[in-house]
This record gives sequence, C-alpha cells and structure tokens, in this order.
Amino acid sequence: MRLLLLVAVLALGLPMAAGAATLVPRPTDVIVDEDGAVDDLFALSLLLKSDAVRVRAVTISPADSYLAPATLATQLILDRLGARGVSIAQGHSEGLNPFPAAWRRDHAGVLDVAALKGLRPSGRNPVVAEDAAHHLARLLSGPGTYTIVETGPLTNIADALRLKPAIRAHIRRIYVMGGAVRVKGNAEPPGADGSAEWNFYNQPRAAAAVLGSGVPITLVPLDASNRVPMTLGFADRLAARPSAAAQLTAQMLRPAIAEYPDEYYFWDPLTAAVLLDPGVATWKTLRLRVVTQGLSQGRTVEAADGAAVQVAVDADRAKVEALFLAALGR
Ligand code: AGV
Ligand code: CA
Repeated sequence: MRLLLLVAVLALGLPMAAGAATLVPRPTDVIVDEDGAVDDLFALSLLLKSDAVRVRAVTISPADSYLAPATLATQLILDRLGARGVSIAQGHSEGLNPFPAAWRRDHAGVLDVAALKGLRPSGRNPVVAEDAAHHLARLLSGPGTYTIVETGPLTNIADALRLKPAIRAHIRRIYVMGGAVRVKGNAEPPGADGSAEWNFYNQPRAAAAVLGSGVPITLVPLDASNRVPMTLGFADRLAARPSAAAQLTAQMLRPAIAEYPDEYYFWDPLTAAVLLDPGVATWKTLRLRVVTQGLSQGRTVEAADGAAVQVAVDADRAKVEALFLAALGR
C-alpha cells in the first residue's frame, strides 16, 4: 500500500505532504488574465520564475493599458524569462467605466526599458487568433483543470463563463486582485463615490457574475494590498540581484514607482504571491457581493446572502518582498 502511494506520488508529481487531504498536484497549471499595467507584468514574471506553477496561457484585457503595447510587453517578457508555448489571447472590451487614459498611456512605457527596447517577439509564445473569452472557454473545455490568476477586470472570465457555463468545473480556483472590503476604494472619477476598487469598477457586472458563479475565489482586495506599498528601495534591492529576471523587472518597476511614489502597491504581485505562499497574507472567509449600479458600482459589500470568498485582509510586507527577491533573484 505504501509502495503504491509512493508510485502514485512519483507518477503524478505530487509532493509528499502530511495527509492525503493536503496533497496538491504540482506544478499547478495556471492561466493569467491581466490588463497590461506594470504590476500585472511583475506578477506574471513571478509566476514564470516559480517551479510550483506552470503558466499555460495569458489572456489580456485592454483596461489599465492599450491592447497592442500590453500584448507586445507580454510577449517580450515571456520570451525574456524563457517561456515556451504559452498562448496569448486578446480581449477587446475596455469595460463600462474605462481606466484613465493617462495611466493607460504610461503603461506602454514598459517597452522602453533597456532590457526590452527594440526587441521583437520570438514567436515561441504565439498570439492566437481567437479572442480571450473564446480561448479561455476552449482551454477550460479540455480534460485538465486550471488555476486562474486575475490581475485586471473580470470581463474575459465572465464572458467565457457566459459562452460556456460548463467550464466552471475545470477552474480549480480564481485568485482575484480586486475590491475594497473594509477600506475605501481607489476609483474616484466624477460620478463615483470612491468606494470601489478600479478592477471591479471597470466592469462591475463581470465582477458580480464571477464572484457569484460558484467557482472558488481567493480575493486580494485593497485591504491587503494597502499593507504592502512598493518603494524605490525595494526596486534597488531587486536591481542588486544579477539575474535577468531581477534586472528586467527592476527596470520596469522604477519609473512606475517614481511616478506614483506614495500610492504604488503590490496589488497584482501580492495576488500572484499568495498563490505561491498563502502565509504572506492573513485570511478570513467573508460573504461578499458586488454593487452593480449607481454611485457605488463596483463596491464589494459584506452581505449574509453573498458568496463565500476567501479574502486576504492583511499581508506581511517583509515576507512579500522576500518572496519576490528570492524567486526573481535566482
Ligand atoms: O486597483 C489596482 C489595480 C491593479 O490590478 N490597478 C493597478 C493594478 O494593476 C488599477 C490602479 C489603481 N491605481 C492605479 C492603477 C494607478 N495609480 N495607476 C495605474 N493603475
Ligand atoms: Ca492590473
């Protein structure tokens, strides 16, 4: 019996965890759905460098970025970090409440860093012809199951679930950067009351649909990311590591942090980090729903009839920084 278990463990690549209940197949197949901001690309870089996960596809929404530079930056980062055969698919919805144009333009600046400037995509990580929602629906109709890391609005996933509801069963869990549960939001354009976080504000119905879909959700809201500001000091410590990943990512981060010195956080990077090590955050299971109309649209509220969501309510800045330095520095 023991031998059989050992054989199963070796054959399936399962770690020798304490009890059968804690056995998790590794590496986990991951799809990243991102929206092309610098910290999305930093989160993607962490996942690409981790042996615990295998990034299979990246889907993009033109939300906190424009589609062409976001796609090119994604291709170049996949190439530079040694990825092969990762498919890239583009979404085309900018959301009900588009992101500020100034932020979207700024994020194309990532293409100007020394490590990426002038490069052309290799073709090893192809942009597929089908759009993001169809690509998600197709990948999630195969035999495998995937973990999704969502670092932008939930539009692509909501569209995929609408196209093909049966894909639910192939999603192990979605790690979502979004929402502001017990803290104020960060979306404060005219016509909004400032209670919503931008990823949920951009397409409130998509956020509501995915949270209510029954798929297991791990949420990293502003409650947790507010605890992990990203500083130039951190970028310097990253830059002190000689690896290609550390050099590339430090170059990407510096101008972004410098532009928003007091309001730049490990938003998406924290979301990727908790997949690799849930111990960097503090957790509560909360019942949540998303407001879809009016001045508070996109707001996350606690409600007795809401969906039970695993929520990061705090995070340990030192642990998060150490995780990134270790993974990207090697
Ligand atoms: O609300 C956080 C989300 C994350 O997915 N994004 C940025 C991260 O990629 C929106 C956002 C909030 N404040 C911003 C944002 C800012 N000052 N610049 C650009 N994007
Ligand atoms: Ca993002």
